[in-house]
Amino acid sequence: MHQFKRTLVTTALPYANGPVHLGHLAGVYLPADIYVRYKRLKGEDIIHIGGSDEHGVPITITAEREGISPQEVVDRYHSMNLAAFQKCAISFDYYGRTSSRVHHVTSQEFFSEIEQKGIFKKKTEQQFFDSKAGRFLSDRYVTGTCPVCGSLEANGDQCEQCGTHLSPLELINPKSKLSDATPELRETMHWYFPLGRFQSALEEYVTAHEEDWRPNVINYSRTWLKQGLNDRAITRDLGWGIKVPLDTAEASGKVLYVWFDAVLGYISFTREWAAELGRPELWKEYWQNPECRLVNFIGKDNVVFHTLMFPSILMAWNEGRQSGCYNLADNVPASEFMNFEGRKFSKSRNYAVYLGEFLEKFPADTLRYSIAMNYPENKDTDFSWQDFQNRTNGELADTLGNFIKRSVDFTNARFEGAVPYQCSDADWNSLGIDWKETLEQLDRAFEEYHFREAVTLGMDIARAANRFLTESEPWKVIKTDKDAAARTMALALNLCHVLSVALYPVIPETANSIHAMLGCTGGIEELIRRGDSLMTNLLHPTLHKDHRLRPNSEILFTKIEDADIAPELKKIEQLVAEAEKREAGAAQEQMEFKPEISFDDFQKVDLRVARVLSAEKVQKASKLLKLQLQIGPRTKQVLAGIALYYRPEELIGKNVILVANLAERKIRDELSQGMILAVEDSDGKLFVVEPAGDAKSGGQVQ
Ligand code: B3M
Ligand code: ZN
Repeated sequence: MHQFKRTLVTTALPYANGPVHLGHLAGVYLPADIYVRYKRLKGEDIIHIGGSDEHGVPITITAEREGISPQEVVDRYHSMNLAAFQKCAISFDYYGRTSSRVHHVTSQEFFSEIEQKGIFKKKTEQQFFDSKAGRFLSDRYVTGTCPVCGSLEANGDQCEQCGTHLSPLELINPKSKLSDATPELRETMHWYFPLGRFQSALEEYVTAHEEDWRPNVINYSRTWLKQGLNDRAITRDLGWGIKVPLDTAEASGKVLYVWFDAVLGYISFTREWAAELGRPELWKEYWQNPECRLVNFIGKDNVVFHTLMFPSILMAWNEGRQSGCYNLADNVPASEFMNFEGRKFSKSRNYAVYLGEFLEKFPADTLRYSIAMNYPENKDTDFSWQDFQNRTNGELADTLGNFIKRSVDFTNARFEGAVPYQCSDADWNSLGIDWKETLEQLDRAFEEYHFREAVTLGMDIARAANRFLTESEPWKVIKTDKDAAARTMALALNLCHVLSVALYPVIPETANSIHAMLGCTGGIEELIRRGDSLMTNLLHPTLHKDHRLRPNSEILFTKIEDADIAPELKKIEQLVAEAEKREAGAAQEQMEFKPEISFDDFQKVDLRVARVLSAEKVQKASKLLKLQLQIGPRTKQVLAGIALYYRPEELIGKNVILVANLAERKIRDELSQGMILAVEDSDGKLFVVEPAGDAKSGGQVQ
């Protein structure tokens, strides 16, 4: 394992075209903050760099929709998001903006370097042009029917409904979002980045991290690598963005593709951070010194941009250089999605709970804790108001808060507010926990990005401590054996201190309150600045005999009443109802039937009951399953796009309905000899149609 001396954490730059919501917090910013705070507790050198992504089509579309300038859009949401993050105690060392001068310069430097090395390709291609608006349309400005799932609202780059990546030319009935006009095709020239040139270097890079990256990060990257990497256009015809730094006619009106500049934002912002510190060269220690570990926290939809695109841009820069080379990420902890009340967050569908608004009603630590406990590390999770209420009341208030308050209050009342006994390491063991092992486990969980596990382990200590106090009954014991009660309380107070440190990464404000109640001065951040290794110190009881507590305690968590969340539940109901109405509307629009056919036409379709003999995944096609079907005495192989909804073994033995006389075709190099019938449920999941009753294999459907 590589020995690092310092760490640079970056978090995906949210587009400054809307407020960040709880899904963003759960997937990216909170886990990063927990990691960073933990490392600070260990006394490590670590910085957290983030900021706003202020370029790209999402911004210009918002500006056009609202009739304001892109600048106004980004100004508004940059400050709104920064304020929400601050309120949530996300402790960025620097939060920049990609509209800054330094960032423009950095991105142009990268373009020029790669251009001068002759790595880019220039290609002229056909692109949609809106002649009413007089503009070329980038992908997102084109909408139309998805060729895969038939959704009427697919974007030119991706269909939100089925997730397929598209090019605008693939859309059926393309329309311009600017004017509703049907766009025409015109020629335009763009710079392309030849990802394929870095194919084997990227394969090596990903393989080197097979063990330490999350399986889905490896899988997404491998899926792309297996398909072979293509040239990607890194310029656009757009009025908003970073100008292509060339003084030629062909460069005029062209800006850098937002993803090319956004990832470089991490570098620009580290430069700005260093400059503000008055040490303008310091950023190099984080980017260009191999002793620094780079960690990019992102959501799963950004994986390939961080495991393939960004590294290859850096490789292009590094090529042929003796010095000034950039480090590649050591880890890219990408999260799955956290849903809310059973539905996906979606800004475009207006289904979201925004961070800033949430924190107007509830304290940051309660949210941070509940979200950490729902951290979507390896699979999508679901967060609900009910869950939030239960965790706040049961875990934070009744377990943690209660334990701290009882310990402090009883010591204040019965032991004159001072630690009444000198604990030794051996006393830890009376808790029935192997202390060293517990701390090691905790350390591993934080270090390996298992944040839900880390916080759970912290809360387990709180539970054990609470139980210990209750079972030791110092309020009774004190009447007959004051020394035993003193020992119990000293241990309890030391456990309070342990909890303030171990839970600091997730509930920093509460941790500081506990610290203050325990009479520790200065606050945890202050101790970190002074260089105390708070984490290592946990091995031994820290509060010595006669250490004085603060004379008054406080209630750490206010319970959430049903009445507090009732309006929120109502709001969710409304949002769901609106979403359903929209979906129903869209469904109705889609209720246009295909052109009429005659009875004879219909008679040509041979539908048969078929039994699934075997099912397996198809390499390189994450959505497809390969089925072997038994139709009476015959067998056929069929590919079905249901891999996202069924595990192969679930299908074996099922009866399905097969279009048995469909012409064979090849999909992804595999033969498909028919089609099976499936229907969509309200969440867009596909279910295979199963004949009711004891249908006989090969039987005709009539
Ligand atoms: N703004 C996309 C997103 O918010 C993009 C991330 C940039 S990270 C460099 O999902
Ligand atoms: Zn689709």
